[in-house]
Amino acid sequence: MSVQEYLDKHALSRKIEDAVNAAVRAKTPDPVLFISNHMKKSVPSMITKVKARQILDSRGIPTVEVDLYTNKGMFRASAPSGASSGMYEAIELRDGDKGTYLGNGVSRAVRNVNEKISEALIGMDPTLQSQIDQAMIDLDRTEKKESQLVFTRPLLHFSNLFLPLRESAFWEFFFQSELGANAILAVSMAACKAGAAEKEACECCFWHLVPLYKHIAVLSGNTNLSLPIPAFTLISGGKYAANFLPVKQIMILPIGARQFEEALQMGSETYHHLKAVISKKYGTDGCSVGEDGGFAPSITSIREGLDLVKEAIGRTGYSEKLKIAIDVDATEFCIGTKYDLDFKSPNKSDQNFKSGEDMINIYKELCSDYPIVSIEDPFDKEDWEHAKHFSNLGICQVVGDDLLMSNTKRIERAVEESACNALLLKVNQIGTVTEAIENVKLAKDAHWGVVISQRSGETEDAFIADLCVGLAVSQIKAGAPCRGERLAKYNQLLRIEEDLGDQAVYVGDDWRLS
Ligand code: 2PG
Ligand code: MG
Repeated sequence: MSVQEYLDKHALSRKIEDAVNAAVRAKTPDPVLFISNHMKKSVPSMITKVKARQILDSRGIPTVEVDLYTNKGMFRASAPSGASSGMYEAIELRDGDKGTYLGNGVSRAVRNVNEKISEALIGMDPTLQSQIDQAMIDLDRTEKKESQLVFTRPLLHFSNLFLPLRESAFWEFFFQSELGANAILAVSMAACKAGAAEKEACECCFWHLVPLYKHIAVLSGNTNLSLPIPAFTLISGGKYAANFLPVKQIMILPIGARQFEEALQMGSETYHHLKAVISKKYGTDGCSVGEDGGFAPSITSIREGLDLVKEAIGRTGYSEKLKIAIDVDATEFCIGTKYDLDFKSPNKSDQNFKSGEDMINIYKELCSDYPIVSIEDPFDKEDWEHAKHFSNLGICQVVGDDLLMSNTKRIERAVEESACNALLLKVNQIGTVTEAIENVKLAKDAHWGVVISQRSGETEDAFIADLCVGLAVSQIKAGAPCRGERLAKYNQLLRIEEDLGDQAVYVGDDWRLS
């Protein structure tokens, strides 16, 4: 092919002329940089490659990381993974080979990205998030990544009879997504980052890009960006820690801060005051931390934990500005219709089992004795009656985590029955960015609060920080102000606040309105 034929084939003369004309019109001081950027912009928006690998999450358990390539570059995202999982959430795909990573490997999910998903997405425009997500959902073939029946093993193993059903290996045999929610989510988030990068804010340079949170705002049709209040975990219990504290997390909400930066400072200072308080009472052993960075002293009751937090808050001088939230995670200690607050204690006796009504009374007393403004999962995930009753008392924000499992049908039911008044959204439970946006809209339409949440198994991916701002969700729960995978989210919110400058709005007192 001659030079002329090559130029004609690619319409190069016209494209170069357009770029030069644009540079002249802009009177740019650096025409070469301008022209190269201009040329780059005319390259089609297209996914060129999707490559996954297995990495480890913050608990040292494998998870899926994806590198998604477009003509603009490479965009990386990774899927978090939780301790609580249930039959209504999108199911992550694990290898199940007990000889490798104790069965937790994700090589099948990685292969699904590298083969099936990659083949389906190459050539697609990364700005078309909903089409990308739909392509994966269609490919998955299971209803919303919900479980698919697979009869590869005996239905019930004798030993499973003694486990709570949701923990039983029984479910593993039955509920498997075709591609794996871990595979789909990582690709969905990477595509979202790639989509943002397609939207250059100005022609003059590479670094004026549309940030991820703004791209998410556009995808969701949201025009009011805001910085969420962080729910910092201070004390860990329940499944997260080896102490006898039944509830999973005692958190603080810096609702009186003026900016996110100040909120983070308040959280960090309180955390370190608490360390000193615990250290004095329980020795330095008491300062070991749970899954999401909260301290895990050897305490047995909620009040003991709340007293420690109250004392730490008292030392900060922020008493009026900090409120308390708890994640009870009551499904964990519900036995039939009763609640066993001593479930972790070696000397437990069923004498101490509480009824749903007893639990309501306990919560009422706690809310009047401590500045508690939010309670997550106060009852078992199937105890809709007590959830409704408690929520209707209007004592505090009632957050549905296990109750809802980020599942659209359960959110709709909870809205109809007023079983809670805030959604805890875990992106990997719903499975794609598009569905996460839809579920947040559902909750907002019901005038609920929305908390976008970490998982216990986190990665250094800060996607949920941008998601909160882009969707103007008023609360983020990302663990303690400690540990890299938790701080990845909080530090990203600092950057976003700086980026927004005068436009930055920290929700503060309006934290319940999402
Ligand atoms: C919760 C979450 C996050 P997990 O219960 O709110 O903290 O826990 O990811 O372990 O399910
Ligand atoms: Mg929870």
